[in-house]
Amino acid sequence: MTMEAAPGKTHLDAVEEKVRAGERLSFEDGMALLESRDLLRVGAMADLARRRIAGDEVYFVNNRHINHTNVCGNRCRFCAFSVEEGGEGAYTMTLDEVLERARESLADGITELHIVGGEHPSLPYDYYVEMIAALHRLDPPVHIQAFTASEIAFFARRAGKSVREVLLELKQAGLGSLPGGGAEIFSERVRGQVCSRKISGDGWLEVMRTAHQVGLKSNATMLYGHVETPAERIEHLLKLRELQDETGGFGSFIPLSFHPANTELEHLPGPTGFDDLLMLAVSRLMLDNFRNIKAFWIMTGVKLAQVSLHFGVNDIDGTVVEEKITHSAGATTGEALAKEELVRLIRDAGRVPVERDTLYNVVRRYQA
Ligand code: V47
Repeated sequence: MTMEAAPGKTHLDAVEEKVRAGERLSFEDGMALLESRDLLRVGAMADLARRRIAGDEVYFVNNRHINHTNVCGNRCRFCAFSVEEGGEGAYTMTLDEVLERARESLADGITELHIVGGEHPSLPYDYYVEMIAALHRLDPPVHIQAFTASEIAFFARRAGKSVREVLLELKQAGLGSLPGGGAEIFSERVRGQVCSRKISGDGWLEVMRTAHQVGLKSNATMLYGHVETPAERIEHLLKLRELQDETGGFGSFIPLSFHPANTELEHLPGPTGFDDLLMLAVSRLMLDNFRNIKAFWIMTGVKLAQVSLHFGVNDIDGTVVEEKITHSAGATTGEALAKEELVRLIRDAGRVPVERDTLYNVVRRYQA
């Protein structure tokens, strides 16, 4: 596909034709979409793509997030959550504390535990394996989605094992899938500026490739609205699309809207509501092999997450219960959303609410 549009046609006209025909979009198409200010038009294209791939059912998950430690050696500049070992406000949960939080939420019928934390320089590898094994013994059983690709690579380095070995050991202990965090923006230019100590973009993709090969599904994310360019966002999406073509192992994609407060990038304004909706819509259009595009209401706000259901989104995460990463960076949302409220938001947007489990099996389908 060339960038040239036929006489009298804009590039966006050509993109719209491709979307209607169900054709794959190119890098240049992605740029035309992301640079367009015609949000409603891009949103309508994303809505068409969403209907075609995912229908009118909108998923939510009854889950609980647990952030077991905020101690992290990476000290990414976009992160307000991480603290140096021994620093003010540093915490690390004991395994009993992690279990206590999980048990609290089992009574509410959660089906998923979402666990991510800092890359703690001195916690032993066994802490993580024992955590997963102990959570796996809970009754009733709950799906454990834990540790970003970046954390997995860190465990491997610390334990002197390969990524594959670590993934297999954690899987054996009861790990069900990996969350999508730690991807940030794959561009090495950006990583050099904002998270130079973190795993590389290619390293992140390689951990996910290995996870998918050993039978662990995962999510994918992109942290946007800081120092990246529009082209770097599209390149990020294309790398994910390529890996998804290869493995089919991604369950969903979640664009994460940067929150600047209390970070080293506090001087930046952060994305606008327009940018949030456009990014969700463009993600839906570029990631034609991802069934699920997810809005994380903690970051977009509840109201925008609901509106995003008309901009390509078919999944809202989730009941959550406790969230520290975005709240350290100034999020003004609550930390929990009741199941009934998620159902109401989805219905009110004219969609069919479906409670799902982590692997997108239906737990309960509600009346429209
Ligand atoms: O990896 C860090 C991002 C991620 C900030 O897989 C920030 O279903 C915004 O990955 N402003 C953790 N974002 C959260 C995450 C996630 C959330 C919901 C669902 C899933 C899923 C994954 O949050 C980090 C980083 O990319 N992050 N700091 C910040 N200031």
